[in-house]
Amino acid sequence: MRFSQICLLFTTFPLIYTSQAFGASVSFAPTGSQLDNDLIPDLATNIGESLDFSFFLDTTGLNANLTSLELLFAQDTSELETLTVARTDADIAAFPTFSGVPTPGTIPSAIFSRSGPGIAPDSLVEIVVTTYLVQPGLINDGLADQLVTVISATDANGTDVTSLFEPVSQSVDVQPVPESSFPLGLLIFVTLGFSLIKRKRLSK
Ligand SMILES: [Ca+2]
Ligand SMILES: [Ca+2]
Repeated sequence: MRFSQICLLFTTFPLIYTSQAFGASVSFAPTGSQLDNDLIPDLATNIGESLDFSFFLDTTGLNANLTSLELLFAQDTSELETLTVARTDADIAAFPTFSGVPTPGTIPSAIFSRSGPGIAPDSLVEIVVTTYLVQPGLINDGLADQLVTVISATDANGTDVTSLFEPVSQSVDVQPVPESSFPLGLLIFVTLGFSLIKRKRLSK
């Protein structure tokens, strides 16, 4: 590969990267990863540990400030108890009008509404930070222990932009750290076996 071609690769890669069409979203991190066969992302942890989450609002693809946002938030309190929760300064400045109303759900749920001058298009803003204490009810049941869904979103023109949010929902199943599929006892047995064979061969 010529030097000029390598230079071209380096200069075009950031363009390719930034041109990927991620839509607007409300998301949280850590996202977890897939540790089993059910569809929901998993986050392995232990009872008594604390878990920090950050929630982000991404306004990619919007044409005007996002001025109003309704979020459904659900949390399985038998697995995650809230130690602290706080809106960031950026969130409070963008959406000074804020309310939360409990709503029926299989796990404790609420709808949080925020409105104000809003967030400019193509921005990524951290809106909420939480810390949880992992509870004795920790279980791998394939069900959401934390879920956030965009119920409605409106921009400064009064346009309903809910459909621009993709994905519209995110969830995670916290669960015990999976036990090794290769038991420790068997590992010791196999290791001993190999060393015995090696000794036998050396003694020949
Ligand atoms: Ca899973
Ligand atoms: Ca769980």
